[in-house]
Formats: sequence, C-alpha cells, structure tokens
Amino acid sequence: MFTTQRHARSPQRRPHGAWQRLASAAALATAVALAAPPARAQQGASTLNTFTDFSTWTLYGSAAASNATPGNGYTYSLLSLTQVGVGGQGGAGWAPVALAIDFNQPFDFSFPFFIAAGSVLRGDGIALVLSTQPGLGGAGSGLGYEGLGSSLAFAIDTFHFDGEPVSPSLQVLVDGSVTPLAASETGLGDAIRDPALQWIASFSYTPSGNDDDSGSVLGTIWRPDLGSFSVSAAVDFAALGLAGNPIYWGFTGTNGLADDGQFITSAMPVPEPRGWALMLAGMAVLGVLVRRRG
Ligand SMILES: [Ca+2]
Repeated sequence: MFTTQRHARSPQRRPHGAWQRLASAAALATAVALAAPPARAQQGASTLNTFTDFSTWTLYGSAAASNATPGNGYTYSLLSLTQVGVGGQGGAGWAPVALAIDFNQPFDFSFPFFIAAGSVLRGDGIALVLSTQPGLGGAGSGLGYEGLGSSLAFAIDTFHFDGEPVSPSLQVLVDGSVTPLAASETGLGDAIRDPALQWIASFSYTPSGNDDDSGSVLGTIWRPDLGSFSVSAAVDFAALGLAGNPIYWGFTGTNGLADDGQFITSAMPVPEPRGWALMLAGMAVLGVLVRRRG
C-alpha cells in the first residue's frame, strides 16, 4: 500500500500564513540551538543543530518536503509526514546517506517537530527510526513503522486503543513491532498539538561500557511552556541486527482515522549581506593561495 518510493522535487508552494506561524516557532528552536554550546563531535544527527534540507531526502507515501525563506532572517526546511485535514495518510522521509554507528559509543539524534490538529480525534503519531533499510511500514496504529525489520524507533504515539498506553505516550519500539519495548504516558492530551509551538525531541544512547553493542536509550521531548517528558529502555543492537551495519535514519508518521498534520523541521539563519561579503572575500583569498601553491 505504501510501497511507492519517490524523491522530493522542487519546493512546493505553501500558504504564506502557514510559513509565518512556522517561522515564529522555528525561530525559537533555532535560537535554542544557537544558544547551546558547540556540539562536540559525536555520533548521530540533528536537524536542530545542523540545517537539514528535506528536499534532498527520500520520501514515501504522503510525505512531502518544502523550503522557504519568508524574510524574517531564517531559511526553513519542512518535512510533512501527513497533511492536516487529510486522514488515512502514512508517510516517511529518510536521510539519503547511511551513518556508520559504533554501538559501543554514545549517539544522539535531535529534531524539532510539531503537530497541527485536524479534527477532534488525535492520531496516530510520529517515529524517529534507525534501520538497516529505509521504508514505510503499516498505516494507522502502525505509525509507518510496523513491519520495518532490523530497526529501532523512538515514537510519539498520539492515539491509543483500550489497553494500550494512554496517549500521548512516548515509546521505544524494536523489530518493526508497535507493541512497545518501553512506554511513558505524558498526560499531555491535546496540548501536544500546536501548530505555532514546536517540540524539541532528542534520542540518545549510552553504551553499557562492556563492548557488547548494548546499553540504554533515552527519548525526550521538550517544550518551554510544558516541560520535558521522556522514556528509556535497555537495548541490544547486536540482537536487533543493527551493529556492524550501515544505519539509515528517518521519520515515519500516520494519521489513520484522525487527520492531524505532523511535521519535522529544520532552520538556519540567512547570512547577512555583510557576512556574504566576508565569505566571498575569504574565498578570494583562498583562490590566491591555491594559485600560489599551484
Ligand atoms: Ca497508538
């Protein structure tokens, strides 16, 4: 059903108002990123600390990518997993290049996201997925993750049936199963959905120290007005079939019976004209040096 693979084409046109809302929200995320101390070299990836152009990603199903520079000093890239107001969707976006991850060393992934409410019903959620292969899994409660083997996911599940963790919950998922290895109920209710305020999510790993490709993962979401929520689990990357393999990373999302829009974002400041002048001057100097060496 969701087997169609396609690549992002030229940026799509978006309503100006949507970009303005996103712009104010993303400015906050960017300000937080810029205020943070320089990240030490470590494993993983961040759409928060490193500008990520989602239009270069591999997209599946309902996923779409677009970029904009709305004139407020920032350039934004937006990965839309599901569109607001359209139900029955499942989408995924995957970084085009696999990572080599040593599971006896720490890693950290971080990304801003937001959910725009469709109708009253929330759902279904978003997952950050690490896998030996990109793809799009099961619809609805499958979060676009169900069925993706040799994988691990940090899920933000926004819908539950009876007997499942009360949504919104944070979950650690493995082996393509949406029965969580670990889950944490946030009690956030509909507050998790806000098109004007982004969450900052991180998914980090601490190895056991025994050189056995196992350790513990910690998934956290944070918003300045609501605080932070997290879930953790012990994981064995050798048993999951991930150790020693190239690791693809991406996001999946579904909305099933609901029609929420679910978005991953990245932003960067637009260089000031003076900054461009300095950079061009620097490149000219570099050109002179290269010519002298030659
Ligand atoms: Ca669910």
